[in-house]
Amino acid sequence: GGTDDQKRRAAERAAELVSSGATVGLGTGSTAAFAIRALGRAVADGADVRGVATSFASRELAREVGIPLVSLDEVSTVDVAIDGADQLDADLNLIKGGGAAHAREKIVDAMADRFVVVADPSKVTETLDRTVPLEVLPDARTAVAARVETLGGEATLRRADRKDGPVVTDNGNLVLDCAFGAVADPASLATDLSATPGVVEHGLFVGVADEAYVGTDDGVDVRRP
Ligand code: DER
Repeated sequence: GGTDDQKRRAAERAAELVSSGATVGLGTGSTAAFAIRALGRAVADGADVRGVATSFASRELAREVGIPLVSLDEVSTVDVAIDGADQLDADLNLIKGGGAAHAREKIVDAMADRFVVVADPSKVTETLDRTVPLEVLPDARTAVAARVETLGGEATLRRADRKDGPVVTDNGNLVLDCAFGAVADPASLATDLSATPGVVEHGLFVGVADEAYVGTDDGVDVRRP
């Protein structure tokens, strides 16, 4: 992946978009974490900001840095959402879910008046081709894997590192990482995955992001679809 400086540049530039009085969606992952820390500093300097977390991890970090939180079920929209991505193409279609948080991330990112993706250059691609994470109801994993195969993909249950057995999401579900190769038509695949019984959420974010801040070694590349 990219360097911490690249990630930090993108994230801190995005955090500057958050005006006092705003409600901000707090993304998950190492890049979004830089934005959460920057917002914590803004709150410490008197900014009136409240956050909506997208995961246990982002909630924990927001608390650590002192951002007041509101729970997702208290809001129907947020002013700005700042979140990372595993991959993004020229249309700002994203693959997300590296941190298995994409179900709540998509709710918050999609409800935002402005969703800003923060990334480093290693995430940028011509054509999305990373594995697409699916959050699935645990007992549906075999049926979903079979459907993924008919869609031309290969599903792998995401194993945990420091736990026997699979990763379990904040929502108590399992994750299938699905290799489809190059995704020529993200919208079409997204529709098929959404229509698959047992899929709680997939990691294709099509038409959700409003802009991307890509941190480089000497600044921030702002990209729009
Ligand atoms: O899980 C996610 O969707 C994260 O946003 C992830 O895609 C990006 O994490 P990173 O900023 O640590 O690369």
